[in-house]
Amino acid sequence: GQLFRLEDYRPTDYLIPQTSLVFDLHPERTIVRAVLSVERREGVNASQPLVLDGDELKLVELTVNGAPLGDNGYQATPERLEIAELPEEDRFTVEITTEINPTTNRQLMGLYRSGGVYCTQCEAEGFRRITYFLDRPDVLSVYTVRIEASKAEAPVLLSNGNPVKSGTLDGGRHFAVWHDPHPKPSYLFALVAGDLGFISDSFTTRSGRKVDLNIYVEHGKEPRALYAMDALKRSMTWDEEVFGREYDLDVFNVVAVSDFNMGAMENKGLNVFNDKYVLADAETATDTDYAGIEAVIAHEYFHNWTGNRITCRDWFQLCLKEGLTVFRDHEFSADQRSRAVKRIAEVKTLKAHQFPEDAGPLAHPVRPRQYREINNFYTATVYEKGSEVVRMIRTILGADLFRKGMDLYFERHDGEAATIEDFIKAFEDASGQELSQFALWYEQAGTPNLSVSYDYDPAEKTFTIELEQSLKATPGQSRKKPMHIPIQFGLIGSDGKDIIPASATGAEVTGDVIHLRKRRETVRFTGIGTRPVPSLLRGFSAPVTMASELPQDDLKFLALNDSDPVGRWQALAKLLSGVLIAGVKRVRGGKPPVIDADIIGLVGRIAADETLDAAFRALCLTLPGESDIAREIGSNIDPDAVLASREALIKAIAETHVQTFASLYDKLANKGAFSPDAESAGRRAFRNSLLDYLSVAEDNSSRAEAQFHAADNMTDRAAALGVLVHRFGDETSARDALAAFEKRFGDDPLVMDKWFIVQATRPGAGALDRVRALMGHRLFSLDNPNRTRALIGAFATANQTGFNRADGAAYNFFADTILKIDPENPQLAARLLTALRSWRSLEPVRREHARAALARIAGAEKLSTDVKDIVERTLG
Ligand code: BAL
Ligand code: ZN
Repeated sequence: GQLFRLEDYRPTDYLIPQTSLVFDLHPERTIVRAVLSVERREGVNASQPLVLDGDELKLVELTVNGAPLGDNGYQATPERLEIAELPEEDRFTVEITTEINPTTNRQLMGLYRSGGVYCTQCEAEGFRRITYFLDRPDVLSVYTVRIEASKAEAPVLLSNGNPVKSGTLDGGRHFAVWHDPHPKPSYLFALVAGDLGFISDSFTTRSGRKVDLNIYVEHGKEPRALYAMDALKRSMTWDEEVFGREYDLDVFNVVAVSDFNMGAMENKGLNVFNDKYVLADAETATDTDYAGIEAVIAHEYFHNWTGNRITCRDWFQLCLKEGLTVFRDHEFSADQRSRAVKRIAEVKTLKAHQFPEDAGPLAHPVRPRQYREINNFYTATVYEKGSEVVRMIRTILGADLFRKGMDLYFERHDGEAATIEDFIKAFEDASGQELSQFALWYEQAGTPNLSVSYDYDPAEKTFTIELEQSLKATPGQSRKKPMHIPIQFGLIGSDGKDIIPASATGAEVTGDVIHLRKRRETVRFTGIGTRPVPSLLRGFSAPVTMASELPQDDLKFLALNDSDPVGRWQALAKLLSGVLIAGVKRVRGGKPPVIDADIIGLVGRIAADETLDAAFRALCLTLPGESDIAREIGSNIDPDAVLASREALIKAIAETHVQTFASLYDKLANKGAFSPDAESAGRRAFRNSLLDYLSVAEDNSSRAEAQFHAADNMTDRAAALGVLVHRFGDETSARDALAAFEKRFGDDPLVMDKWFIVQATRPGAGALDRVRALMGHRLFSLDNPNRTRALIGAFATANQTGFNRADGAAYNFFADTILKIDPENPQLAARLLTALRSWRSLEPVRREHARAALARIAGAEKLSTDVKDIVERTLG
């Protein structure tokens, strides 16, 4: 594949201020007529050809200013249309007719059919699969779209913007015309046509615009869209209140489809969603599903300003819209739920997905400088680390200047395709602060590490913190510069209260933030009467790892006393990781793990502390996962030893606290009707983590079995099923529960994904055979991304012992599966393949098996550019 580089950016010679599209929809033979009003940029010679992008296109007809061209006037291939014979005048019309086949489009890019519904996905480069175009984000156009289709097949006809007119045609067909007054890049184009049910509501913006809201779903699923509608209205209100952003069209439509590569897509006025992020009710969705729906509905809605009104100049700037919009949806969820719990969940996600990416062969800057396949850069780094970078800007500037900077950004760049430089400049100008060193966060890949040491001088009453930052080499970046790292902190006295220092010298301190800018810096606080316990990186103020020489007793103190719940959780996680890592060593030496009774006691104290949120207690009871432990160990990983160490700690905690946990479990039983609110969800999460411990301590499945059969909601049912299958998988109780689940939900593939996942993630070498067998299940299909992610994706990413079988059999199976998916859906195949990105940190035998499987993929004939790019970078 071609290498695209940021420094090669240059604007187009031509612009397309207006685009009119007519779709004559037929399942296998859809005709698209595009009328483009083209403008030559000033200074560009008329001899410059107009070169348009295509992908698997069939050109039917082409005219310029209404006249056909001579044979030498243009050149058309499925990938490119070059028009050389152009008028002298600077404005002209190009009319292009193409033919496409939505039914055979299994890439799910461009126009395709999902469950009989026509839908589109154009980001990043899908529009060129519909018609020839300047398919890049800096070419903004006003679209008018006419859709014609069979009335029986597609009674609902939708596109971006506002509806203009609709009517009946001959032959059982009908049409609708949509107009979107806001100029937009082609990646935001959307069309949906099909036989869909819907729910409607409305929202009046604060300036009085009444907006019709509709969510379209499969017939019969309408009630399951009510929560998404509620989340949409809350998002609209929140963006007005917190960012001052109002909606700008008369309608906002959301459509749920069942075949979708991404979570959802922010097309202007017509968001298309993976049905997983729309459909929910107590019966079928877990609390995690509800939270996911709330977050994704908000995320796509927030893109209307951060992404659509202000879009990206080029795909290198993807984080400009994604990192920022993730930050916005995080803040939204924090305001709707518990801020601390939400923040801890974000940190867990970042560490689980982004840290390993940053530490491995696929590491890249938040704003990459080069790519071969842009689809492979919709990554945790661009999204999650991109969000952390925006969060740090707010931490550095404070909430007021941050808002001022955002306002300036909107004011300056509305209607434009902008860059990261534009974004940073808005904050610099609004605050008067210089952010050039800070901007390295966009340029340098890898997770910085902080080494911290402390010194208390009782005679001088000073407390000194020495900080050192380091950043390892990443692909293409061997030498790194020191970054500006904002470290939120507190100094805690023995009474648990924060001590306010008299003064600070050394590194700059503003409020509760230490600004580390050099490689090594010291901060000395004066007026500190007794030795404090420092809490660093409160709120997880920077996406870094920290090696602190804090003694165990101080960590225990922090776990119980830090006024920042994120700090408490971080201290506890550190203690637990220490125990788990020591356990892994002992297991590998053939000895049983030794577990510090103090830490077991600590977990019990937190669990029993009624002053704490149930959701927070649930997070504290959830031990670092197997991949977290592996990540912290870093090299020579034996996943079986990791599992053994973790299981030993679970058992020790469970056996010590069985009585407390049992009484809490009983006390937390559901009362009244199901509600998905954060507090109820927290209670369920806590109770379900207790269930797992209790099942271990009691060493039988009856508690989980009872919960499974009595559950009145999916959260409790799925949690009980997880305990049954993972802990008692060979017993009748587990088999019965799986059968009962299948009987009840067997006609609902989205719900059955949970059934696939729970089996794919059952630990141990036996998982591979079960996954193989499940591929033959009548509901399973490699054509459907959700099914594939549920079975193959969950197996590869969330079953450390099953996937990393010592004999390498699962890697081989995985390679075969990737090669099967690739010709149909390269984007999905490439994404799944990233599961092998940490192969170098495995112990030598597994490492060699994984390498061989990767090499086999790399050597296959006819790889997509997507998979080729990932496999080559992964092998390094
Ligand atoms: N733009 C792709 C889907 C999303 O991030 O919203
Ligand atoms: Zn997004």
